[in-house]
Amino acid sequence: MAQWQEVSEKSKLHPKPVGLVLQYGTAGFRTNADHLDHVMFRMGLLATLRSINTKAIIGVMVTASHNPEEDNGVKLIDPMGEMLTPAWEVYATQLANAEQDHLITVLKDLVQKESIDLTNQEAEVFVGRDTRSSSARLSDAVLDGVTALDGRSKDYGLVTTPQLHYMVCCCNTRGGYGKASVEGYYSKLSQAFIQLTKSAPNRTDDQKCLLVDGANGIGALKLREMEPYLQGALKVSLFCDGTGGKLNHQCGADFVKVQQNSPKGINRCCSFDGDADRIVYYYSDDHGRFHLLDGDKIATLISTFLKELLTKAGLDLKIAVVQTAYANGSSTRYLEDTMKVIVRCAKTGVKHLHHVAQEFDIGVYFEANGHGTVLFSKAAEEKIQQLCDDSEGERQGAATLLKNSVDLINQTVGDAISDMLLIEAILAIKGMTVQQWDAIYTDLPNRQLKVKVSDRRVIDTKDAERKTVSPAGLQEAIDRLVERHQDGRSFVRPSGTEDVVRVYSEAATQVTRLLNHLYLNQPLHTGVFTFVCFCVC
Ligand code: G16
Repeated sequence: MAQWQEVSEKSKLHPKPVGLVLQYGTAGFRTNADHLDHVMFRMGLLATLRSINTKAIIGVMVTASHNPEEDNGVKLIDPMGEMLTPAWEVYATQLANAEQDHLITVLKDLVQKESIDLTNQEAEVFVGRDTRSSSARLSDAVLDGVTALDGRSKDYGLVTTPQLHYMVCCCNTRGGYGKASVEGYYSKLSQAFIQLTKSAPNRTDDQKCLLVDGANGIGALKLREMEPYLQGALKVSLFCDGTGGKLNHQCGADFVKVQQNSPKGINRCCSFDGDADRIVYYYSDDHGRFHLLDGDKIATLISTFLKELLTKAGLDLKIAVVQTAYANGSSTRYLEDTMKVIVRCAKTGVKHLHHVAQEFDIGVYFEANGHGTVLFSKAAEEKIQQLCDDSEGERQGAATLLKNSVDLINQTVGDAISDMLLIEAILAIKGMTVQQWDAIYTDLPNRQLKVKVSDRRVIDTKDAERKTVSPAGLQEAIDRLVERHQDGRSFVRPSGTEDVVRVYSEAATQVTRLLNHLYLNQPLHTGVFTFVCFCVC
């Protein structure tokens, strides 16, 4: 077929380094940008085939999100704005790793397995990119891949990851989800925010001001663009806005969450990550002590707000919160025991949380790192709309707040801008300060560390990554350490975005000492860290 000839010729312009093997990770491929040209071309091919297969537009976002500037990566977006379905992650890996002279065979195999008819088929792929210096050339490679298979493409250029998810969903629902442009995104969210904050007419100027750390990335650019649409309902002071510093370097949501510290000299504010799909809040108290309000605190605030509105509206909808193993034990306890909401635990990766959240009328999902959103089932949205139309008084007021919240939330994926506006609206409506929000429950002291190992794949996990299966003896060693600490909990797992093993631990206090003679005087996380090094390095 002439098409295969064309693909074969073009692929020579994007050659694969012989022997290079990359894994499809937590959110797509991610590694040093110098090794990704062939992957991008091939993901252009894959997205085109997926588009023919689903008869819908597919998105390809060039970004390495929270990783360092030198890295890059690719996130693939399925028709309703969700992440690529797991079955196709397997094809993505096969394509990315096929040696040059084997590429067409792997492609033909995929076409056959999925019964894709390539004759007279239409395909369309939306492409976006973050602000990394390598992103422009890499997104050109994606576009080349689309063209090689005769697909149509639309290059959205610089956009946040959630904006591209939104665009894909808008087009595939023929405008049902909103207008497929950045202006459409700004208008939809701003209008919903303005409507919501009308319920808090007494907001002071101070309450309308928010410091935002843009991680020196795309989120800063886009938030600046959005500001006029907010008509003064929120006054943003941006720092780490990309005018000076390096992307994600000593700033951004991942830095703040992992280091549990604010970028130098900064008080009460929020941080985005490199592609603006994560957010964390924080402030310093009168004693200069740093307080982090992470994804768990965000999930608690949002689910409390929504649950209260459901009660006021008299709506019987099943609400649940989905977390990962990284969720602080205090948050889970608060949600289950005090809030009485259903809590589920999923594997790391928003793609996993998203699917669990879809099982409920309202699924609030957040990773502790600040990545998350809220999903409303179709039936739930209809009931809310009906109540807005048919009820009056307090019930109608609550239903209207719910409706505006639905409009403000980007349901396709976690979105730092949308989440920030929702949090600001909730704090305003509840008349709550960030300190009062923080006081809802107290986090168990916790630490997250990275261990560099020669092969992170030797660690295998089960039970939503809360237990290790291999290497032999590691889980028993962790259990022995954990049982000596009140409320102790710890796990290790291989990262799917960086070449490291992640170690998490929490306990009732930071100063708990181990009785173990070998690790005497070490806090829990240091002990587990040392054990991982013993077993894996
Ligand atoms: C991605 C995923 C997140 C995940 C994070 C870290 O975030 O979308 O769900 O929590 O990677 O994953 P890991 O621990 O496997 O490295 P982002 O913001 O980097 O795209």
